[in-house]
Amino acid sequence: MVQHTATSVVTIERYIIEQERLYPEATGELSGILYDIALAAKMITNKVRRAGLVDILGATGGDNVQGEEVQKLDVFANETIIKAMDHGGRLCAMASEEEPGIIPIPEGFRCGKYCLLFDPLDGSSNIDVNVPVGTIFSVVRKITRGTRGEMEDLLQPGRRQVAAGYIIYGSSTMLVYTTGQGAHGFTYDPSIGEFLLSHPDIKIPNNPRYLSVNDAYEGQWDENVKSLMRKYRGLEGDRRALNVRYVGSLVADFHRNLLGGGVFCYPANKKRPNGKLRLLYEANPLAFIVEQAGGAACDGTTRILDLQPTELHQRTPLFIGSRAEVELAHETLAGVAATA
Ligand code: AHM
Ligand code: MG
Repeated sequence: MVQHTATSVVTIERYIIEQERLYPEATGELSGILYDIALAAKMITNKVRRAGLVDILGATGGDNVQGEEVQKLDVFANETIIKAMDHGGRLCAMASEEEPGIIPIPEGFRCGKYCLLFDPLDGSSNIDVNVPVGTIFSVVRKITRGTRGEMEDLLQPGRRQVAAGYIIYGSSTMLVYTTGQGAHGFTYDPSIGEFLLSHPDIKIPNNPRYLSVNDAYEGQWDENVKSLMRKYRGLEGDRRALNVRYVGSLVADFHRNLLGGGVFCYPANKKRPNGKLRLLYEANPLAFIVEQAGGAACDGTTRILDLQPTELHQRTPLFIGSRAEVELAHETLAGVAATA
């Protein structure tokens, strides 16, 4: 692999090309998908950055001048990604957290050998209060024979992902992705319209600092989940207490813990027996990234990347972050040492 430091100026395009060169058999299709996602991310970041101005500009001749309802940002993000991706000839099907079923490639466009699954704007309820939101994506290879992608292509376990990543629209916009050769982060420079390599080969710290969990659900948790949380807080066992940080925007919570070390938990509870987060759009892509960064992810008993999906919008409990913390979740919830 070509070595870069955070001080060399490397665009995401150049980095993707350099990674592709490591595989002489690569056709460039996967690289094309990543470029198109980066393009969609630039369009979404422009819109997100103006979110707080919509009312002001609408009243003075901006977006809302014809009295049209301002499009919700999650709908905009969904449509932007579909439009950026559906005609490139690289995908055979898509699925989005915002759409009930398969998103086919329109008639007349060539179908490729990959499928894209995405959450266009995760945590979108946070937009109104100026809290970071994100886009999450996952790419799998087509396994059925026909030209068009089918449900079977989309319902593959996470270990079959060939690429995954997220974009965080935070104090700056960052794109983090993996193709199985480490996890790499790029920061968007709006003045030149480029994502620049800022975090090569991210490794999650082994001395975790943060616990991210919504403990308003404590009354709904099983005893073993309560016990796990006491261990993370240093109230049971002999572990050092973690600091609690919870944004309520998965990408933001995950990103902080990836860089600072820690664990994000969304356990099952009595009202949500499968937790809240979606296996295909949220858990799988972030699990691929965290494993590439030396961390782990499980649903309490099973490694996330080994779960067999049965439906597009399937939910899963999620424990994700530094390896030792996720292993503790596995030991406490499944009663055996983790193998993830
Ligand atoms: P959404 O897909 O409706 O945006 O919900 C997902 C969000 C995540 O970003 C976040 O981690 C979680 O919901 C927070 O849920 P809760 O408010 O139950 O803690
Ligand atoms: Mg979501």
